[in-house]
Amino acid sequence: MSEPLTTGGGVGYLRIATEEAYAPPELIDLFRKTLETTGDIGFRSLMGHYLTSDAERPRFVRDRLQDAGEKRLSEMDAAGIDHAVLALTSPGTQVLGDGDAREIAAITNDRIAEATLTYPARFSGLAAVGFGDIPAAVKELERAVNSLGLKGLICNSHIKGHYLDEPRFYPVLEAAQALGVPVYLHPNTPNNDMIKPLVEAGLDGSIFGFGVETAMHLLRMITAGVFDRFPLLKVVVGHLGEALPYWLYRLDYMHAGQVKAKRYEAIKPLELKISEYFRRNIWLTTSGMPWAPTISYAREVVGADRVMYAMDYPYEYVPEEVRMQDALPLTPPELKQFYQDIAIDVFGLDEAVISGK
Ligand code: 1DF
Ligand code: MN
Repeated sequence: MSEPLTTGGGVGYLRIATEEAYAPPELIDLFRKTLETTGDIGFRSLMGHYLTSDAERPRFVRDRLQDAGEKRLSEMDAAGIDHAVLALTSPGTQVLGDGDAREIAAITNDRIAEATLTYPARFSGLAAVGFGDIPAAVKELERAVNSLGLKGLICNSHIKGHYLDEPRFYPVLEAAQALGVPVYLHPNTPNNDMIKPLVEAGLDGSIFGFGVETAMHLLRMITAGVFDRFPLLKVVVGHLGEALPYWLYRLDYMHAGQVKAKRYEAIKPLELKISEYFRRNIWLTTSGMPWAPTISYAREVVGADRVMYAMDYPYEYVPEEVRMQDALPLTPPELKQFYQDIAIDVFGLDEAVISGK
């Protein structure tokens, strides 16, 4: 029998989980209505499962998603999680009509803020916005950060088939940069134009399709020059970078070749190599990827100061995975950096509040 996992920092660090999903009941209701009408294949696959299946895991997920209080806290306690950074579950506002999206974003931000005020040592949160109305999105992000104390922006990948590298979204990125808060680029199912062969094979979701979609989204942002335009923009990406760290050499090599050959209008010279943006603008979390070889590799190629812990509750609630990460081949200061210090730094958390001191 192994010892229970404990909170409180007795192990030498606080465990801060940085990709933790929440949904207000109002969104669950809207998702159910959306399922009746939407043509979004990925949404039907994903939320069709989570909202209608009687199997144990989807029932657990839909119950726990809606809790930002005692139930979630007791499960955090049992897994040794001191603090959770909450964010609106995928696909969040991004399948809704503009009016509903704005409303759900505001409700979500208010509820998450309430949880952070009730349990300041246990919860922080990211802001949701409706991406259909950009001036309103900027205002809501500013309200969430400046008035509600939220710590970043959640973007659940594609926005009805659109991506953050498109200039219409620049004001949102500009606001995040100006506020000094990161954008968490979280997965969604691939958009309708790329999902077909994935969904027919049962590979559209978190098993693989999420990563295909989200890696492409981040790569589009880099190659479009988003980080040249917004050099201080911080992007956090889960699942250890959605496989992109494995590609860095090839991306640098092929990108340089394509620039030189002027093969595509969309591929332009960039100020840095693709791999260099990973070491300047991008942070990774270990959501769903608690495996030592991959974590060591990511630390080696993007930097030990850029790889931090995430659980992905309630989609992934496996206390054993905390033990796996406690057992990483790291020194005590490195473990503290991984579980605690990077998250405090990137999200601008208040260490005194989190440690309850
Ligand atoms: C799943 C995984 C669903 C993750 C998620 O949100 C999610 C899943 C709808 O397993 O279906 O955030 N995840 O990040 O790995
Ligand atoms: Mn997730």
